[in-house]
Parts: sequence; C-alpha cells; structure tokens
Amino acid sequence: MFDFLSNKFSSIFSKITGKGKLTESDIDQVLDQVKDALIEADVPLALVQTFCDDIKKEVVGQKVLASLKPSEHLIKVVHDRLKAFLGGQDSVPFTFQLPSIVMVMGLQGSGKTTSIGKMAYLTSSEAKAKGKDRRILMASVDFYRPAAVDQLEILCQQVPGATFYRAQSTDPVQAAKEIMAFYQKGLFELLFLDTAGRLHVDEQMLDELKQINAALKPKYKMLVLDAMTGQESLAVAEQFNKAVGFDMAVLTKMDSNSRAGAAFAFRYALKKPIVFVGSGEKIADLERLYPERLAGRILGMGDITSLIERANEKIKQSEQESLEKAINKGQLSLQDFADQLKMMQKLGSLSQIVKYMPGGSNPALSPEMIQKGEVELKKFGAIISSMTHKERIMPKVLDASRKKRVAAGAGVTVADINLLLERFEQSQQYVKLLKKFGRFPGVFK
Ligand SMILES: Nc1nc2c(ncn2[C@@H]2O[C@H](COP(=O)(O)OP(=O)(O)OP(=O)(O)O)[C@@H](O)[C@H]2O)c(=O)[nH]1
Ligand SMILES: [Mg+2]
Repeated sequence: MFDFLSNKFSSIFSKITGKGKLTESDIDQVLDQVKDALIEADVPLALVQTFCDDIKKEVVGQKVLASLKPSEHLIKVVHDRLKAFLGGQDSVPFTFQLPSIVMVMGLQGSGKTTSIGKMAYLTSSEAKAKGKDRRILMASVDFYRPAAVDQLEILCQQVPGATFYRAQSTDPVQAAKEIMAFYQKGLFELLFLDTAGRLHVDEQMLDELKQINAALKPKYKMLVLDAMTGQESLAVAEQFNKAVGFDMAVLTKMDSNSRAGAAFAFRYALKKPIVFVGSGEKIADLERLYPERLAGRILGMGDITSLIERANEKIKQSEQESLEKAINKGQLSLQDFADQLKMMQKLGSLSQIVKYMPGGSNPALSPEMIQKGEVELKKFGAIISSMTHKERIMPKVLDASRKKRVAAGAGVTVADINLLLERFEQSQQYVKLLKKFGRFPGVFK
C-alpha cells in the first residue's frame, strides 16, 4: 500500500539526509522531485502545486532549529504537510456508535458489498476480543444485479454472529423500510445496508439513494471509492456529496498497484475522512487509516517517527529556554505571557489540566470558576494578539485610546484589557520573586 510514493520519497530524501547545508536550489530540486512523484501518483496538478508551495514557504521562511540538520528540518516539514493533507493528527480509532444504521454507497464494482462484509467482520471480531457479541444485521437493496443479494448473504456467513435479512419487496425504497422495521424489532445494534451501484453516477441512482436516506436517516453514510479509479473518483465523490451527502469514505483496492493519488486528493478536496482502506479480497483485508502513521510510511523512513519526536522535543525546549531566559532577566513581556498562555492551551483546556493536578477535584474549584478562567484565558490570548509588538514589550504605552483600539480588535471591553494588565502585573511580581529565590522546579513545565 502506497509503495509507489514510499519508494519515490525515500529515494528523494536519502540523497539529502546527512547534508550539513541546504541551499535554496537544493530545496527547489527536492521539491521538483516531490512534485514529479506526486503527479506520477495521479494527484491532481493543482493540489501538487499547493502542497509544494506550502512546503517551500514554510522551509524558506522558518528559522531552522540549531539542533536539527537542515535536511531533517525539510523532511519534518514535508511530513507535517503530508499528514495535514491526509487528515491531520491520528485520532481515536474509528468505531461505529451503537445503535446505528450504516448506508453504503458507491459506483458499480467499487467494492461496496465486499467492504460491508469486511466492516461487519472487523466490528464483530473487535467486540469478541473484548468478550462481547455485537448484534449486526446485514441487508441489501441492490436488485439490479441478480446475484447481488446472494453475494451479501454468503459474506454474512463468514461474520460470526451476524444476521442476514432478505426483504420481500424488490422495490429499493420499500425494501429499505422493511429492513429497518426488522432491524428495530430485532433490537439490532448495527445495520449495514448495501445499495446498488451504477457504472456512472446517474439521476435515478441518486434519486433512489435520496429516498432511502430520507426514510432511514442512517447515522453513517459511507462512500466506497475504488483507488484504481484515480482522479475520476474525485468527481464521483463530489456528485454523491451534492446529491445525497456522505460522512466518510472507504478506499478499496489499495493493494492493487494503484498510485494512491486519489487518497490524497479526496481527503484534501472534500475534507471528509477516509476511515477504512481495503487491502485485499479477503474478509479480514481492511485497515483503518491513520494520517500520521501513513505520512511516515509514505516517506518510507524507518526512523521518521523518532526524528519527528526529536524535532518536536527541540521545539518545546527552545520555547522553554526563551521563557527561562526571561525569568532569569527578572522580567516577562506580554509576548512571553502570550507564549505561556499558548503553551497552556497546547496542554488542553483548563478543566482538563485541573483534572491532572493534585487536588484537581478540589471542590473549591467549582466548574463555574474553571469556566470563567477558560473564558479569561481566551480573551487574554485575543487581546495580546491584537497588540502591536511594541505594546507587547512595553505595555505601559497602552493609553486610553490605544486600549480602545485593541479592545475593538480583540472584540473585548477596555475592562478586560485592564484585567489582563493587572494579572500580568501580578505575574511580573511572581517572576521577580522567582529570580530572587531561585526556580521552583517544574513551575513552568
Ligand atoms: N484486491 C482487492 N479487491 C477488492 C477489494 N475490495 C473489493 N474488491 C473486489 O472488487 C470486486 C467488486 O467488489 P464488490 O464488493 O462486489 O463491489 P460492489 O461495489 O458491491 O459492486 P456492485 O454491487 O456490482 O455495484 C470484487 O471482485 C471484490 O473482490 C480490495 O480492497 N482489494
Ligand atoms: Mg455489491
């Protein structure tokens, strides 16, 4: 899976790893090769352009961290952009909420029926591993292809504990209603509904899907896309989205020698997650898609994860160091204060942080107080970012008229600004104390 890109990228980056210096022409050369690789992988040209332009901007504009080699820095930037293209941070593994109806749609032969078998199998196996049984119902409203319903029935036999239901009616919308009644009466937890596909998107198919959607109101509408279709699948996805709407996609046949361009393009253009990837014809051949891990795999470097971790560690360290410097000087500018706020926000919301602190469940800290604190923090962040550089370094220059302007910019009142300055003054006192009596270990960690 993604072997094509992975091979390309590792050969591009192996040429520059270890290089002490990277000139702008080195960077251009690398980006040209990245561009070629992506175009060859069937990523639409406009997206390739955006992708590479963003990288260039980031690499050229950013100060390279002293502790990171320029080549490492470039790889990290490419990795981060790749991750963002594929959907961002790895989140909790996707599982279906229960109870739910899952309506599966897609063109003919894209892999709808097979993917339903796979998703049901995965859901049932994961529950079994936890000692639970899932009440899964599988049914089809595909009456266009003679053997379509039988195909699902055969697949269902391979899913431990799943039930198959054959509707009496052969009118898709009627059948769908009948299936839903059976699902509700049988107290099932999940219904996978297979629908008919066509060779091309056509009005009749979309109309039928719209009616089924209106009758069943499925919690999940999944679009199945064949990775081998390439860029064409983007247009298909857009048509389905406009007419029926969908929440997420399954990308099938990633085991084929498809070049994965569709996966990139899809996620970026439609901003909907690809939750599963089909990697073979067998019922167990289904994987979840994790953007971060996938980005690492595409870059094809065994040590990429540790490299990224190291880079992030360094970034944290340099943030920490600048704060320490300010403390040692015995002064803190509003800029430092803003950085501190940002660091806190990175840690999570105040209510989350409080949970991890000793005495975090302290009744003295009421939820209202925590909420008030969070609102204050957000306001402070907005105020500081509406200030000029000079105002941040020397808050004393903030006279009444400047305060009014900042308040308007941040969407707050002048009283909010005064509160911030008061809090800031208190923290200045605290920093002075720290300097006088030494650091309290871990205070700013
Ligand atoms: N190699 C591979 N083959 C797949 C994958 N998913 C589906 N297939 C194959 O693709 C073909 C079509 O799959 P189906 O599940 O029948 O597709 P469908 O969308 O239900 O097709 P219609 O019902 O005709 O619209 C079958 O031969 C599947 O075995 C996959 O991830 N990898
Ligand atoms: Mg089918």
